[in-house]
Amino acid sequence: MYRLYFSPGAASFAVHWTLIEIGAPFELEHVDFQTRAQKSAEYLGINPLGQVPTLIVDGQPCTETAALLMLLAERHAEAGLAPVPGSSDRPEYLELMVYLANALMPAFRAWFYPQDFGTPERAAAIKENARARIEAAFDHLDARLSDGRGYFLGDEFSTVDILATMLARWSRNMPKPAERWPGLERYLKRMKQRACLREVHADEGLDDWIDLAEVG
Ligand SMILES: N[C@@H](CCC(=O)N[C@@H](CS)C(=O)NCC(=O)O)C(=O)O
Repeated sequence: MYRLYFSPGAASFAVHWTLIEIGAPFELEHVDFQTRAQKSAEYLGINPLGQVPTLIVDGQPCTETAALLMLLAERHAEAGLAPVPGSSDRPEYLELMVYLANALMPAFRAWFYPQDFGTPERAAAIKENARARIEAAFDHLDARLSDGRGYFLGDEFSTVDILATMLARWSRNMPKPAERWPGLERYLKRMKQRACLREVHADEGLDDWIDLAEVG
């Protein structure tokens, strides 16, 4: 039984979604950002960075969203959420997972938490820089989809799609959300119909990106 420390719509969303895709038993522990529970002594004992997600795996706290997705794909290979080591899709899989974690996620962190990156007077400049980095990453991701492929790796759904879709969701209130890129728009329209994505939205009480009442 896994235990996921989560906050609705936060980076834990991707881990929650992955757990549903693989059908593994798990329990959820809400970390209340309103009361800054992520910085409580109790939570810092589990995750010294004071962030979500934390996933308890065999009694051990594990962190870092992309690493958790890859770990779950490895532990539940039968779910087919990652190309197997040595396969022809594996290099592109690793490249995209690291790209999303390395280039896009930190830019979102700067967009949402500019105070962690400089003084309050610099917040606007930090956000502008983050926005440019996010939009450049969307250019790159859109180009990867330009051949009309259904998923980032072609015909096979993988944790790349989970991470990329969560990050695209985070742009929904930005000046240029991911849906403004034609390849991403087409891709996301399809992803939004995926049953497990809709289940995470329902479980986390989220209703501001997909219409749960709408049937695809
Ligand atoms: N590098 C971490 C970043 C996680 C992260 O930024 N989590 C945010 C929510 S999306 C968080 O916990 N924010 C609360 C805080 O920093 O106080 C990962 O990939 O899991």
